[in-house]
Amino acid sequence: MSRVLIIIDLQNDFCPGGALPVPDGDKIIPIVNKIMTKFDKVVVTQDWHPENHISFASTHKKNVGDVIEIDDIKQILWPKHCVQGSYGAQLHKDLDLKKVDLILRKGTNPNIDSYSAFFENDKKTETGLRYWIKGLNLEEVYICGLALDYCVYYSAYDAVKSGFKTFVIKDATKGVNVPEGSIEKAIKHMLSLGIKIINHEEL
Ligand code: VGL
Ligand code: ZN
Repeated sequence: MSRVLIIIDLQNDFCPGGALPVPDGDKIIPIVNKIMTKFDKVVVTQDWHPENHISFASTHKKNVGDVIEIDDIKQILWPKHCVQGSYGAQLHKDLDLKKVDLILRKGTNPNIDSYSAFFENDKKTETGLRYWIKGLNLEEVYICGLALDYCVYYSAYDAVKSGFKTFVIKDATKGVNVPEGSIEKAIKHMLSLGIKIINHEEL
């Protein structure tokens, strides 16, 4: 079985001190660096938004945490984060990039958010990652990174729906838990879809 590791959004803005910090988000980096050798291919994703992105509360002059609906897609409004070219959008300096095969940027369309590494939030527009994985005959998809209840969860959902055997490496992820309870809800849903939740020692 050939396997790919997808490291989601380990960027400054999602780490403590950043614009949309995931509590202890940076603590997973040593584990992520350690496990990379166990995979045939390694992908890193980068949330990469234009200045006026639809997911920013500032774009709508609304409050962070407000939920709006655009074209039937629910959108939580976030603080401005991961703006293209900014320090916050850079990958965390401690993430070891030597074994990384592909860096994939997502969320570049100002009018649509993209939590998943596979599809934008319309569930239709591809990032191309599905074809890359299929084209290389990789069969098992392992996901880690930030945030467990958003980009990791949406990516795992799309991976399993795309027919890949899908694993989430729980001790190599952290969640935001906004709104309260969203981590538990995401884990329950992933388990119900047949996604395996493992710890890195099981690799
Ligand atoms: C993410 C919220 C907004 C994530 C990205 O990487 O989980 N969350 N943009
Ligand atoms: Zn984002």
